[in-house]
Amino acid sequence: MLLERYWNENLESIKRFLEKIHSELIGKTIFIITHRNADPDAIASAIALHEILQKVKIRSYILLPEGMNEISKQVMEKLELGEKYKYSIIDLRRGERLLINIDMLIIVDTNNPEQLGILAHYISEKPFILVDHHQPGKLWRKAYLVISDHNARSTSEIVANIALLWGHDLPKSISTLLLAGILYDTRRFIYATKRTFLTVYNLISFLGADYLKAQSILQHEMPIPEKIARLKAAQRIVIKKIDDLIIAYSHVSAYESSCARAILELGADAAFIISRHKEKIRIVGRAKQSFVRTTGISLGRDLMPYLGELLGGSGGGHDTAGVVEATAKYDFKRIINIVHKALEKMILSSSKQAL
Ligand SMILES: [Mn+2]
Repeated sequence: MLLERYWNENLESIKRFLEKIHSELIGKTIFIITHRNADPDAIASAIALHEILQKVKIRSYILLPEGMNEISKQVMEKLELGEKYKYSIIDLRRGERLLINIDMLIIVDTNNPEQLGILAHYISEKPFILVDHHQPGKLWRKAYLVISDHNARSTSEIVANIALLWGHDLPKSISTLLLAGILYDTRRFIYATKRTFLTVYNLISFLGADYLKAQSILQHEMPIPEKIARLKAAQRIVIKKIDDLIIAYSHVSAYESSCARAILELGADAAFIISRHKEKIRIVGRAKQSFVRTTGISLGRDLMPYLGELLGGSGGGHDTAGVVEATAKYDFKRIINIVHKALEKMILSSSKQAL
């Protein structure tokens, strides 16, 4: 059968896991835990396992060492799961009291105890089952049972296959959540393998996952002030050219890096957004990879520190992203001129070097 062929490597450990939840783990209490700042892959894996355990009458709680990240919160809200798991997802304060009576842990989407934050020291004495898709880490050796496959592109992919092999229904929202976990970790299938697609096919066909819904709940929703800042930045663009390079300048008072990214998407090779914050000015720069390649100029290493000095402050960053904070009291027009002259000079001298 399709599933069995897929799961050759992990089939045995999944079967053992399913055996255990139908025998020795019945009546026990289990904590499902995951890494700090739980992402949708971690949350989906934890909740789907929690659902499976509930169905076989094993009491379980999901303990998040330091909560979940923003996108996970959005996903939970959009699937209307927040309310449903209000009592099942707990924080460390409540977890600490419950921990004494815990018989077993399931650690998901984590290969090293460091990723568990302060939780790591609480759980060092407890037996645990590891469900993970990272390279084998420190947790491997100590695990009571390992269901791991570093060829799987997400833990949700592994958990989906546990659910499929288990053979019972999952609520549609949970199957969709697993699919969202897969989409998130594969960056919407950029890193997918044949196995990912097979799992997704099974998840949709047999467990009722909703693909369009899974896509839409991951969509980042931009706050209205950010949209307005981007549009204002676009409205105020000053376009300049150095040879074939298009350099764009603008000014806004918030969301500078979002605005700079938006302007690169509009077509600029590099964008600089200037903002004033009380006595300080800030210049946020973004450049395309091709800009760094052709000019040999790194914003963080070359341009921004130089501008920082020039404007009475400091600057730094990475090749394609940098920032300057300074005290110069010039107006925007003057700052734009200073930045552009500096950039021109640098490009000229670095292309001379290249010759
Ligand atoms: Mn993951």
